[in-house]
Amino acid sequence: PVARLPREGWWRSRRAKRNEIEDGEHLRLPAPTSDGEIYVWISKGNTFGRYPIREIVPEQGVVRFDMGGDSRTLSDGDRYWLENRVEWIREPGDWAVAKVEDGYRLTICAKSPDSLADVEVVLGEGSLIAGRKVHDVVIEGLGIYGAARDGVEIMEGERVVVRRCGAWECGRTGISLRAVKQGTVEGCVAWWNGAGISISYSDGVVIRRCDAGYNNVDGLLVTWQSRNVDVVENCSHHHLRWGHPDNVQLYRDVANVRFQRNLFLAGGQTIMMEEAEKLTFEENAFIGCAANMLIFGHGNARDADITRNTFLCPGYSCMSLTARDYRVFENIFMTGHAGIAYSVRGVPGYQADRNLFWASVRATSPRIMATDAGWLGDFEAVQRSTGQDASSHYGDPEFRHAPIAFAVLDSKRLTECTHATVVLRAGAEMFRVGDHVEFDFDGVARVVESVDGDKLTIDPPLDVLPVKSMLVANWGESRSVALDIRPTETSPALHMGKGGETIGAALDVQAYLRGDFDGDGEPDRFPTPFELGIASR
Ligand SMILES: [Ca+2]
Ligand SMILES: [Ca+2]
Repeated sequence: PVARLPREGWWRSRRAKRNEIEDGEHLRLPAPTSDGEIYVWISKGNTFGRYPIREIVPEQGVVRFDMGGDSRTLSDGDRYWLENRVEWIREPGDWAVAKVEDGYRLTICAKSPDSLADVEVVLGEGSLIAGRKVHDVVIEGLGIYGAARDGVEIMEGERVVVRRCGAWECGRTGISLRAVKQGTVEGCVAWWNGAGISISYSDGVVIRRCDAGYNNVDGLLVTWQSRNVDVVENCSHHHLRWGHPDNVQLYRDVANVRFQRNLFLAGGQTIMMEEAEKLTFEENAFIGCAANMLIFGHGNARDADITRNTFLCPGYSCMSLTARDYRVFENIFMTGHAGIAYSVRGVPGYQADRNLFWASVRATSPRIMATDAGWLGDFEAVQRSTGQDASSHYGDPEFRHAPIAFAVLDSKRLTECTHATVVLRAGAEMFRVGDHVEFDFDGVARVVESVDGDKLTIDPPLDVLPVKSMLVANWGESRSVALDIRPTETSPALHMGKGGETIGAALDVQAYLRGDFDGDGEPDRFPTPFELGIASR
């Protein structure tokens, strides 16, 4: 707790007026002092106020403080305590913050030198690091575990930076910025929270080089009238649990959101959007989801540039286009199954070219796209129907190392699954005995022992019974399940760009998973709980 006098309860003033309390009994402190705060119970109106102390004059028994614009009236006898001075620290756990030249210094009384590495806070109802109406703040280098609400919560701020922090097992959100102008969340890790990183009512925010993983619902949220948000070089992965889990969720009137060079791996859906416009997606990798990947949902997510992204292994399709004005250029769409890459039906303002489409080497008669002319499996028919994609192709993108096929468990038949036998929603014909399969992109190769209708038997068995529609990536003969979506030397993606450049997203998935977003071999973020050794897979 914050250091205070008295240690508990209240002192009672003899006289109290604006900016001054007199209390000859208690204010005979050892030495004059300034700084710290006074907390006053203002009996007139039964309210409370906290004000910075200007001076305490022991010989007069007086404390003077600064109520600023607070117009409430103090009365003689009002109760108060003093807090937040280093000399009032008494016991382990007590702390005080003092202004120093270039910032603030936190002084905390530790039980022993060893205990300085960790500070345990009694679990309250709130957030562990909270700021309201703050500006020019940097929160850096903290590992925050188990807040009832948020790990870091900033409400109403300007120029706020949260850098290289880790937040896990927080009840609501790992890191939350609400009503922040010019905010940066950089190099942070948010795992196993309700949601990972949340931006709302904010303008001018950058989320960069963060890792949001295994959160209960969504990984990254940009919501409620947020504007001008850049999401650059992040990894949002393994959002497969409750509600409608998405690697990214946008809703409630957001605009000017740019996603560049992100890895989105294993989600219920990848990016779910509604009431959103002026969106940019450049060089992102969308890998593995149970439903659809890039969802411009509810007829009101519109006006988007979708350029040089790689889509791989969607449960249903790579995009859902429900409104208008989508510009789709130089992307790779590989479904891993015989279903469509996406549907373009009654969509005004759809433009597309120089894209590469592929289903799976195991798909015998795949469909490619649903257009106003129907569900089409012939690529020339797609081109004729949409009048787009003149220089696009249908063919194997030849990734360096990626699944050859993909399916999802049937959520209606989960109760028929055992640890060793699972039921697919569709596409069991894409699996053969001896194939190596990976569940939920967990890094473990399992061997298909038998294929019986829509059931697969696998070895080794699953560790736990499935509770949601698990993702099943088929790696064929390969025992390695390490993703590398960069094109090989013979890939058609290499020269399909407007000036002969490579199309799709060429990011290094393995480096991203290690937190190295710029490829220099050094992690660019806080360590994950696995890397810290405080949790294991
Ligand atoms: Ca969601
Ligand atoms: Ca790096």
